[in-house]
Amino acid sequence: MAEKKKINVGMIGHKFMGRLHNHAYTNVEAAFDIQSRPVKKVLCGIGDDVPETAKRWGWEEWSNDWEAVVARDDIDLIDIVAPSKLHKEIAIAAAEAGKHVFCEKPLAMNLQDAKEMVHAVQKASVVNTIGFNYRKTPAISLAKKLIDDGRLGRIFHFRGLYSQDWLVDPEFPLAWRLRESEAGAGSSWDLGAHVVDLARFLVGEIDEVIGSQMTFIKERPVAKIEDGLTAIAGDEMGIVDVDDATSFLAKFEAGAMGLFEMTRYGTGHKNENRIEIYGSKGGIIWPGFENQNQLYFYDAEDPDGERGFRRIQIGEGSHPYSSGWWPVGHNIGFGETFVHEVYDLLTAIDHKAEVSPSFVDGYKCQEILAAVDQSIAARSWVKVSEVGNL
Ligand code: SOE
Repeated sequence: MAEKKKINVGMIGHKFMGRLHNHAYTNVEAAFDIQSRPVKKVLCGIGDDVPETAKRWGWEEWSNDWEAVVARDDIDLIDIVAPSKLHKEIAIAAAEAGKHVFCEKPLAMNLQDAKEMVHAVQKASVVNTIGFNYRKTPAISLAKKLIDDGRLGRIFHFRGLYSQDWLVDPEFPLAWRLRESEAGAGSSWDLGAHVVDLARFLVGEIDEVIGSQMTFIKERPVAKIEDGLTAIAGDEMGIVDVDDATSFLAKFEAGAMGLFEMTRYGTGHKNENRIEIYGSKGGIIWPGFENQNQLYFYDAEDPDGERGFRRIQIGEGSHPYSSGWWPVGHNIGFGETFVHEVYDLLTAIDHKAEVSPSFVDGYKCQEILAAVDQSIAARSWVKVSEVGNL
């Protein structure tokens, strides 16, 4: 058998999202039939723990200097899992060096930066994708298929609720996701980016929005040590300058209504990303990521007397991505959605094709979130088309 082509990866970042992307590169070949295999070439990060992490995760080399990694001739793909404020510089440098780019969400710190990133990958003709991993859960892919096949008819409602509760504790420190200078925004971009992407993916483009947001706890201990989603409080206090929770209403171009809520104060929920969609012929409920392997489907065309929401167990049938995993009922988790992202990315590199989602999707998502920010400032509806232009 001919040896597989190799795709050498340089990954910038080695914390929470780094762990997940590492998991994806490690497992993709065992799960799916891929033509080219990823080689975990260089792991790059800041801190004394980079060499040890690189060794433990099985990377060939480590580095503290992302520019040197991007400049290497033997790297084909740059994977950006560093905080949001670093995305633009790394992605543009990578594209200009002719590397394919995988960037975590949100794409950038503002729309102008996001636009420059899109232009850079387009000019360089490199394959580009953004980490909207919830698109890659089999249940969401199945929901997309049902909608595309017309099983819901005309869509009237989209509801997306993303609830986590890690900020209910007032002692939780000001980690980077709570600092505007590094994250750009709070729940609105961190969680909202996923919900808005699912809305666009499943229902289509949004025409206008009106939002509201709050920061419930305005001062927190400054983080002494932080690592991904965990942090240890120091003695000083600092001001929280991002939103704790954001909600907004939307009107879709195709005439549906949207209701969105993102919060880090959804007490009891650790990572619940729930979707409901209702149309003239049926309804869909994704009960949330904590039960990601189920999809509820109501078919209004079922026979009289038999109608009701049916619970579809993912893997019971030929659901997207399920062929890579365990028997039905033996359920996949968070890590597998990242394997699906990498599988789609490697396949696109092999076929010189576009990946869904791309940097353009990252830009469009950010345009909607910027329109929400503007609507909050103006206390009125804002048209998405008046906020950006690509
Ligand atoms: C923290 O809110 C976080 O890790 C997000 O940054 C991710 O995008 C989300 O998938 C899970 O929660």
